[in-house]
Amino acid sequence: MPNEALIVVDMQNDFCEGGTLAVPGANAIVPLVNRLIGRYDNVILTQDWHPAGHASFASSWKDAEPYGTVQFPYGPQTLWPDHCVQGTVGAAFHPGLDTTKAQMIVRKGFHTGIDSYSAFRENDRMTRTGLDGYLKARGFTRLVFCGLAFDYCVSWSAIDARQAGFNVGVVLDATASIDVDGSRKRKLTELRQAGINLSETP
Ligand code: VGL
Ligand code: ZN
Repeated sequence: MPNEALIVVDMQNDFCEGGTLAVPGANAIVPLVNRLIGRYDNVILTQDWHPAGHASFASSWKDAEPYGTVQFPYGPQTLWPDHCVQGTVGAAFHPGLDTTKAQMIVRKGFHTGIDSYSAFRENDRMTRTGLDGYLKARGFTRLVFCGLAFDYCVSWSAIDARQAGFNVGVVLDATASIDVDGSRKRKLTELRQAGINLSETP
């Protein structure tokens, strides 16, 4: 379908088995994601891409632990283990991911003081990545999401896509969740309420 694009979110080594922020079940979705890539004419990848010492890393703060929360100028921010540092193996795509067809790679999280779960708008909710303009310029009206992590970057991106006026779907079995404090279940409800179509790989 010419008006449709698949957006593969953050399929990077640090989110996979052996990575610093490994998402349970991440490796198992690689074949499903590849199968989806095979079915779409238009494929876009996102890549979490933090400078060393990024403010979302617990290691950047005194007396802070990963998965704790601190107050940032833009509101509460979860702290993470160091992950997806620009240019490292951890930030590279999983070697089994079929990246050949990717037409565009959007990097996010490169501002030292701002995290970015969404591929559209950073966590300050103001700084834009430009993806919205790109997708509209390409004429896409429907976006389908898969990848990592369902309860963070996938769901935030899907909700922002919906708000930007796209028809949006998420292929659930081609995602995996970090699941901090029931975040997976909460996000499922939120996506349904936003009118996002939840499906499984065909
Ligand atoms: C992500 C936490 C921190 C994600 C990225 O890709 O879901 N989660 N950075
Ligand atoms: Zn990150």
